[in-house]
Amino acid sequence: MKILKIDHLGIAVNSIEDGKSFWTDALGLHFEGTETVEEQKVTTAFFPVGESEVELLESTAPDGPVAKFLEKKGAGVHHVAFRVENIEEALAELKEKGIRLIDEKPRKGAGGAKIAFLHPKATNGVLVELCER
Ligand code: CMX
Repeated sequence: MKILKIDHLGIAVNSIEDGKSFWTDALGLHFEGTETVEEQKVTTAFFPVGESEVELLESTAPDGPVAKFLEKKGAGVHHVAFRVENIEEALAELKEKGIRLIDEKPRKGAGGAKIAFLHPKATNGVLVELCER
């Protein structure tokens, strides 16, 4: 498995509209617009930072994973995403190593990326996403 870089840091917010001014006005990051990923019941907003990005996540449904996270923990860091060279290969290797996967096969994420999550119980409590683009 080859990890190329931290692709993005996912941050759960109650509202992208309300939350984005810190990232744009205070930090001066560029707001690239929003994209809704229906399958994940989430709207995303990306802010490039060097070779990585900050991703704000707003839920589109009360039963979505980000809504559940906000209800339990409140706004804050939600996941870290590593860009990998080959996601199928990475998942197979992690499975072989006994790491609990949430997604056995990649799904479609924001920007058309192939993504898959590892279970927080297997990663010291941090939700880890693998992504290939
Ligand atoms: N960070 C750390 N722990 C988390 C967590 C997170 N973000 N989300 C959930 N957990 C914990 C829960 O607290 C729970 O712990 P306990 O068992 O101790 O209560 C455990 O993990 C299981 O959580 P759950 O919500 O009950 O389990 P689900 O199987 O319903 O959800 C999960 C699995 C975490 C993958 C899902 O909730 C989730 O967040 N999916 C990712 C959605 C997402 O971010 N999509 C954006 C994609 C856009 C893109 O990047 O392209």
